[in-house]
Amino acid sequence: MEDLLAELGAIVGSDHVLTDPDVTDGYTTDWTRRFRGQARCVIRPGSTDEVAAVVRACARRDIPVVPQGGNTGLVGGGVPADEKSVLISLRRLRRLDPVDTLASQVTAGAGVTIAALRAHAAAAGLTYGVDLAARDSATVGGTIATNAGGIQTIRYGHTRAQLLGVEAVLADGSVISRLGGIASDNTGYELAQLLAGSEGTLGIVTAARLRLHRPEPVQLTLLAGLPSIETAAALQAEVRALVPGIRAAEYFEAAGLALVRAHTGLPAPLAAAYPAYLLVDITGSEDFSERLSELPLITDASVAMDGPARAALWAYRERHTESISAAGIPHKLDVAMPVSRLAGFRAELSEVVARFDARAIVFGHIAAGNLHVNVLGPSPEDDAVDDAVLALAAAHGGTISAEHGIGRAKAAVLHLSRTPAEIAAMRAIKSGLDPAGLLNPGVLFAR
Ligand code: FAD
Ligand code: 2HG
Ligand code: ZN
Repeated sequence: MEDLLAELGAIVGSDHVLTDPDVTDGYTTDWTRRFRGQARCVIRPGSTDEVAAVVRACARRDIPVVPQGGNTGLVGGGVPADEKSVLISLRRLRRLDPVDTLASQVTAGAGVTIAALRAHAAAAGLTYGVDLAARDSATVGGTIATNAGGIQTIRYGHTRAQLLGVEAVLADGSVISRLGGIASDNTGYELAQLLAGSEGTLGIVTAARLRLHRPEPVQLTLLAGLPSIETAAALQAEVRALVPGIRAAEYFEAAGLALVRAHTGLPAPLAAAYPAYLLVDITGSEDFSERLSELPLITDASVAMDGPARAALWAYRERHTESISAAGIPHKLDVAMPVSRLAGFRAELSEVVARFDARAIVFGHIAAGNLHVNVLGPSPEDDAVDDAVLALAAAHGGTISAEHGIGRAKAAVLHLSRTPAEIAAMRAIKSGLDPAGLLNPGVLFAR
C-alpha cells in the first residue's frame, strides 16, 4: 500500500493523492446518498499521461480502478464497491480547445462540466446538444460513460449522437486517441461509440471530440395543467404535429410539484391544481401561441416568451431531483417504453408501489417515453420495490434504463432488458478489453 501510494504520488503529485476519509467521503458517497463505498485512495490526475500511468501502476498490482467525473450519476456506478479500489477523479482534465466554427466541433477534456462546455460553445455562436439539470457538475467524461440524455434528447439525441471521437486510457494503460473530428470515417469498429454508455467498464475517457449545433432560439415555453398522463402523452403528440420545432416535452405530476414547492418556496404555477403537467419548449421564429390555445386539450396553461419567464416555468421541472432528495433517500428508477404504454404502466405502478407502503414521484421526458420513478419510503438497502417497478416496466415492453445506466443499482437485473446472447456478447467485449476485470468491477455486470 505504502509503495502504491508513493508511486501514485510520484505520478500525480502528493497533493492529488487523497486518503483522509473526511475528504474522500465526498467521492465515495454518491449524489443520492443511497450508494456508499470505500477506496484505498482518490487520485486526481492532471493529464492523460498521468491517467495512463496511474492505471498501469494499479494494473501491475491487480488493483481495481473506478473512474469518476462530477459524481452526479444516479445508479451508484462511480462509487467503489470494493475497498481495495483506487478511485480516479477526472475532474482536473479541463482542456477546452477553441471551437472549430467551420466544422461546428470542439475538443473537450473529460473533466469539463456540461455548463462550461455549453458556455464555451455559446461564446462561439453554437450550442451543445446535451443539457441536464446537473450541468454545473456533470462532466464530459461522465456523460459519455453514461450516454446521458437530458432535456433536449428529442431534438439532439443522447450523448452518443454528439460524439465524433474520444481519447481514452484502456485497462492496460494504453491510450487510444481519435480527436481529429473526421465526420465520415468508416475504418472499422467505432470505439468512441463503444465507450458511450460503457459506464467506466471498458476504458477511461480523457477527452472527446464533440459535435456542436447552430442554436435554435426557443420561441415559447408552455406549461399546461392536465387531468392525466394519458392526456399529457396525447398533447405532446398534438403539439409536435402542429409546430415544426419542439426541443423538449417534459412531464410531472401533482406529488412532485408539491415537493418542489415545499423545498423551493415557489408559488403555484397555475391558478388551479392538476394531477399532471406538460412542459414544452417550442423553437422557431413564428408565434404559435394562438394556434396552441386552440388545441382542445389545453384548458389551462401558462406561456412564457422571454428568458426569465421561461426559466421560472422550467424550475418546476428541473428542481424535482433536489426536492425529492430533500424529502428522503429515493430509489431511482429510470424506465422508458413506447409512449402508448405509459398510461397503462402509470396506473399499475400506483398499485405496485402501494404494496411497499411507499410513494412514487413520477416525472420525465415524456416524448421519449422516459419516466423517472422515484420511490420514497423503503430503506435504501431494500431492493424489492426496485425489482418490482423494473419488472413492471419490462412487462410493458420497456427498458430498465432510459438514460441513467445500469451502474451497481441494476446490474443484477440487466437480464430484464437484455437477452442472454446480448449479455454474453457484452461480456466478451468486456473480457477482450479488460481481461483482468479491473475497470469498475461490479458495474453493469453483477459479480
Ligand atoms: P459520474 O457520476 O462521476 O460517473 C457516472 C458513471 O460514469 C460512473 O459509472 C463512472 O465510473 C463513469 N465515469 C465517469 N467519468 C468517466 C470517465 N472520464 N471515463 C470513463 N468512465 C467515467 N442524467 C441524464 O441522462 N439525463 C438527465 O436529465 C439527468 N439529469 C440529472 C439531474 C440531476 C440534478 C442529477 C443529480 C443527475 C442527473 N442525471 C441525468 C444523471 C447524471 O448527471 C448523469 O448520469 C451524468 O452523465 C453523470 O456525469 P458525471 O460526470 O457526474 O459522472
Ligand atoms: C432528470 O431528468 C434527471 O431530471 C434526473 O434524469 C431524474 O432524479 C431523477 O430521477
Ligand atoms: Zn432525465
